[in-house]
Order: sequence, then C-alpha cells, then structure tokens
Amino acid sequence: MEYRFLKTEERGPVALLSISAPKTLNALNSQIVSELDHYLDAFDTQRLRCLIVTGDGEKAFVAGADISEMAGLDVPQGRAFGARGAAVFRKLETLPVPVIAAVNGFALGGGCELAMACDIRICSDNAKFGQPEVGLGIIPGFSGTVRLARLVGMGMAKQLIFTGKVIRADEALRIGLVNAVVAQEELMDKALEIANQIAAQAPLAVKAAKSCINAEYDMDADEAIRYESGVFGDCFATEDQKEGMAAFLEKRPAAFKAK
Ligand code: CO8
Repeated sequence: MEYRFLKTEERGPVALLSISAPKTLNALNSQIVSELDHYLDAFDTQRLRCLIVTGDGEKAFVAGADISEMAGLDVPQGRAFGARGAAVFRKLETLPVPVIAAVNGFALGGGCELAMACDIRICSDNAKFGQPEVGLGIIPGFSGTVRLARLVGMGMAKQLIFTGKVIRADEALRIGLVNAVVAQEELMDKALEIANQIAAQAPLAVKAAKSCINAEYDMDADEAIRYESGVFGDCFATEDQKEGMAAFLEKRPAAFKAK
C-alpha cells in the first residue's frame, strides 16, 4: 500500500514510522488511522525487532485527532471513529515487538493517546503533552481515560483530563508519563539506542515478556504469578534459551535465531 500520511523506514532490525501531515501538525484523520492499521497488519514481526513511532517535522509528534474532520460528526459517527482509533491503538499496544514513541513536539489529545499506546516513551525537551478534549466538548476517545490513569495514577490523570492542561517535557518526566527527556537533535539517536538494545536480546523472550506484562496487568496477583511461571517455563522450549545460556557459560556473544 502506498501511504499518503506515513513515512516508513528500516534500519537493520528496527522499523521507523513517522506520522506526516504537516499542514495540521500531524493530526490524526481517518485516512491516517486506516494507514496505521494497514502498517501494523503488514508489520514483519519475524524480521523486525522494534518499532519507533515519531511525528514528521520538529514541531509536533501528533497534535490530536483532526478537529476539522471531527467537527461535523453525529453520535454514531463519533462512536465509530472513537472505536476505530481505539482498536488500532490497541493493535499497536499488543504488537508482538516493543514500540518506542519518540515524541518530538506536541503530543495532544489523540497524539498523547498514541504515545501512551506505545511501550516506551521518550521525548525531546520541546515536547508538550496534554488531553485538551474537554475544552472541545468531548472526552479523550482513543483510550486516554484508560491509559493515562494507568500510567500516572488516577489523581494526576483526572487533573490533566479535567483541566485540559498542557504540560512540558520536564513535568511529563516527573509524573512518569515519559521515561527520558533529551535534546531534540538527540531524540532519534536515543530511540535507536534503546531499540538496538532491545534488538540484541533473544527475540522470542522479548515478545514473551511484552505479552506477559500486558496480559498480567489485568489479572489478580495470584493469577498473574501463575501466568508468568507458565510463560517462563515455555521459554525452555526455545533454541534461543539454549543459545543464550550456552553463550554466557562459554563467555561469548549469543547468536539468537528467534527460534
Ligand atoms: N486538528 C486539525 N487541525 C489542527 C490540529 C488538530 N488537532 N492541530 C493543529 N491543527 C492545524 C491548525 O488548525 C493550523 O492550521 P492552519 O494553518 O490551516 O490554520 C495548523 O495545524 C498549525 O496550527 P496552529 O497555527 O494552531 O499552531 P500553533 O503553534 O499556534 O499551535 C497547537 C499549536 C497548540 C498544537 C494548536 O494547533 C492546537 O491547540 N491544536 C489542537 C490541539 C488539540 O486540541 N488536540 C486535541 C484534539 S481532540 C482529540 O485528539 C480527540 C482524540 C480522540 C478522538 C475520538 C473521536 C471520537
């Protein structure tokens, strides 16, 4: 598929995806949501080990859902748009390889929600985060009321969503919304550094760890602990476990095959 609003690239085992709608600060319209859906369906999880998501340009990651497209929606259309965006973001969250959001500017509304659907968030020092939807007469509709509270706690999430306040990178770091803040020119290097660290690990183990963390979040402690034990045991069926441990004992680098 030819993408109109996505720029894609591969650097070895790492895929880079840039949302590109410069006239609207990369705001998410329904075409972008469809392109993102297609991109994720086509993502080669055997060959690629990590995905980095960013926004085109130096001003915005994603400035929200496209307000001009949303302005005329009725209730069924609003529900359909919200459900479609939420489903695509869930697909991103559950992609079998880790996803890093490299937030390079405004991450507002659907942009903040996109970043929160990624596994790891790092940002540039000019980044700004917020859920300004209530000022537009709507609520976060791409799972922001779900994920923000899980990431920063219920009290902080409620304050951010009820006030629509936009916060700077240092505040996002303080409340745990991002893992690291770097200078804008260093953002992609930092994202690639983390991605390559991930890509050097045993791929099936990374995949299993991601699915465990996601699945166990909604379980009670006993169920989660049992679940983890089962997946831990299953790792011993992989060639990568044999290789990883043999390499350690033989004091040499491991050569993982994703098998
Ligand atoms: N939608 C459409 N167009 C946008 C958006 C957007 N979200 N954000 C920016 N643009 C456009 C502007 O209209 C402007 O266009 P033009 O040049 O034609 O006037 C262009 O991008 C540049 O923007 P500004 O001139 O406003 O740039 P500034 O530097 O002055 O301001 C801001 C940058 C602060 C980012 C400002 O553009 C802004 O506040 N944008 C809107 C942010 C926002 O409210 N985002 C939340 C949107 S709602 C949402 O995301 C809901 C998600 C869930 C959806 C569920 C659906 C049911």
